[in-house]
Amino acid sequence: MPHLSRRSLLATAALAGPAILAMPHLRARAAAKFVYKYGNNLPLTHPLNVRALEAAERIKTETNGDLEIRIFPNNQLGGDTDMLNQVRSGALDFFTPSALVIATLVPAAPINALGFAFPSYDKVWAAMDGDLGAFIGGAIEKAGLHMMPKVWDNGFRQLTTSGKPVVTPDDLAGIKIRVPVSQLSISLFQALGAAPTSMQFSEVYTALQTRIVDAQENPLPIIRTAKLYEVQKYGMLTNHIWDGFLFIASGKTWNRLPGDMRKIAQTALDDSGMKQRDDIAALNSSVQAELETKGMVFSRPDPQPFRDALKKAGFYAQWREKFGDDAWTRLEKYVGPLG
Ligand code: X2X
Repeated sequence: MPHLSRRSLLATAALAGPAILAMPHLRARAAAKFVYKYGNNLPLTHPLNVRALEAAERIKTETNGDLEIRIFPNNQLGGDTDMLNQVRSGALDFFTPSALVIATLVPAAPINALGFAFPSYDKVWAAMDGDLGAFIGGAIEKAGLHMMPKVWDNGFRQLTTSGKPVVTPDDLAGIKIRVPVSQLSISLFQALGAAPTSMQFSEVYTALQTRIVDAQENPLPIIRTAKLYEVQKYGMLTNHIWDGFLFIASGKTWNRLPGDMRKIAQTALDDSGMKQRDDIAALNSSVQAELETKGMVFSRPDPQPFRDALKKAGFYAQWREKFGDDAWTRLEKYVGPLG
């Protein structure tokens, strides 16, 4: 019984009657000083949830049970837009939005998600653990939220369709594609000639199944864990956006935690985040084969015509202006000149 002194235990027992002494789970539950909620949009089997659960257990142990983090996966608390509102108000304590999604609140956040910017993971992590990540974290703090220093991996986004494969941008003409609630994603697919619609992830499976949209784009581990292979046939390895999950705490409730507790929580979340990156890397090398056994057909389009189409449509010029020189220069520092 690490959380209750003998004296307070006896006092509690006197109030509640002797039964409480025989019910250790009740004593344990009463012990957590802070019970915080973490919500996200992915199934429990995704590494995001597996590693968050690992971190929550460690945090509970290292705070002697004082901080308990309860996980609400799979849009149980509503879609991304709802969770974003909740984390702003303090009704939700932790949330892992993609930078694409948090952009409605922090417009500079999705600088990492610019179309065809990152060529490989080594550049991604150098940037996100370096000047680019620091820039994003700073913008998020200004919005009254706290970002854990280590960004978790969503992955390189890949295109999937139900009707026909996409080889060049011409094949995208008029295709109804679901994208996240993100101006950047809409702009990217419009510039490529497609007909994008924003939709929360909670609605994607049904929208594909009922053919409200023909296509979507997500990293392969999500296509597997959210079973999108059941409603999509063709997978195109476009790597068009690198996307991460920002581990965000509500500024209001984060600052209510004692400093030592915040340190324990941040360290555990960052450590589990590093392992989550490895999990995604492992999945990246195995999931395609698994999805093929489930009937998907993959191809790898040449990215150059897509980049050229974006340039021609003025996509890079437009977003350079929106993001501003500071953000743009920090990105180019890692990926080289863009657009
Ligand atoms: O909504 C999506 O596509 C997802 C799950 O990748 C994000 O959170 C942006």
